[in-house]
Amino acid sequence: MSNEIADLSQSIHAGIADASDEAALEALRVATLGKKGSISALLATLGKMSPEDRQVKGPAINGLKSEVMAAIEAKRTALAAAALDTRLKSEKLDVTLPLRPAPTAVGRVHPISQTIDEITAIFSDMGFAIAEGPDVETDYYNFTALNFPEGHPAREMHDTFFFEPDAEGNRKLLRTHTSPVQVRTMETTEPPIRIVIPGRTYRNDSDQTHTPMFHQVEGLVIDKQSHIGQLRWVLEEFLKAFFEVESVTTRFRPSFFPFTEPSMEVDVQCDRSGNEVKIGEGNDWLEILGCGMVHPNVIRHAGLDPDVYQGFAWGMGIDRLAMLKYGMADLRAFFDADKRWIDHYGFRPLDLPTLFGGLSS
Ligand code: 2NL
Repeated sequence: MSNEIADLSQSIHAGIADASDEAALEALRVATLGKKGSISALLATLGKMSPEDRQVKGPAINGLKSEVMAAIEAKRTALAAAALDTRLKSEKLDVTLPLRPAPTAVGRVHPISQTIDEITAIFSDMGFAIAEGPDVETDYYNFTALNFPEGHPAREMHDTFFFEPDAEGNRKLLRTHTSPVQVRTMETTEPPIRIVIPGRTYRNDSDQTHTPMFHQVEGLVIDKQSHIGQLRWVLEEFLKAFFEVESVTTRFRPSFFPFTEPSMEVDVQCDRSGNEVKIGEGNDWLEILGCGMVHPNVIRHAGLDPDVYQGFAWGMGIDRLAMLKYGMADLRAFFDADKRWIDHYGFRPLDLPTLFGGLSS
């Protein structure tokens, strides 16, 4: 009988050693330790033995059982480790493969859009609302309401794009500035008014520094006691935030616009000694925008009483601001739709300008 146990033990261990995968090992477990397995059959014989026989065989059969259980468990662990090893060897990661382009690397935000986002972020933070209006305007909103006299050169055919006259003989036109939006806002809004208006504007002009379509941002404040001191503060705060510098020095020079009185041109301190213009340092001046106190005629045309309300306004070129901040040399490239240009100068789509996160980080 003890020979029988030893033989069984030997054949089971050989089977375990031969089992090449988990399925074969499981089959072996069922054939030995399962209900109808060889070891279970041996255990069943104990009941029919004499007590003396049982005293000898009992420990031997039970010993075989626990020894086989342990051997199967050990083999199972070894097989699992080997299987993992095979997978690790076959599923190698090739770190030299080229990167799949991330979504943010595919498209670029145009510098004009980026600059408009930066400008509106700054003025929103100062409490201004953003206003917009139509590109196609009437002569009234573009010129008359803004105090342009009848024979003003800007009203000439060769300066502005006019549409064919309608049945009543009125010609619509492409707005030459965003100022019509201020007039429309004054007509419908009770002061105090604080708005900035970014948008497309048009002039019949084309050379290295002029394109027929360009972008302007204007600002308007109307209240009972708005004054030039506030105008200067607003503009200097804007210039510091936009050019991301600690301080700026400005110079206000007398000028003329039909819609403001007095009118001023604003220069900002800059350094031109290197091959780029640096704002906020140096001993040079750069003309950056025009501004003034809103002309009483404009306030009156918009339906407000100029003896009650006064205000200030300013206007600047977005394209020019973008060129200064980001260093482009030729305005025309902005509108060439050259993918290499936009890849170089464009901005990441999900990196929206915020005062908190950095305007152009
Ligand atoms: C410039 C100068 C300017 C304004 C725009 C404005 C609008 C209204 C009333 C009064 Cl409704 N003024 N806008 C005022 C002064 C200057 O723009 O050089 N722009 C590029």
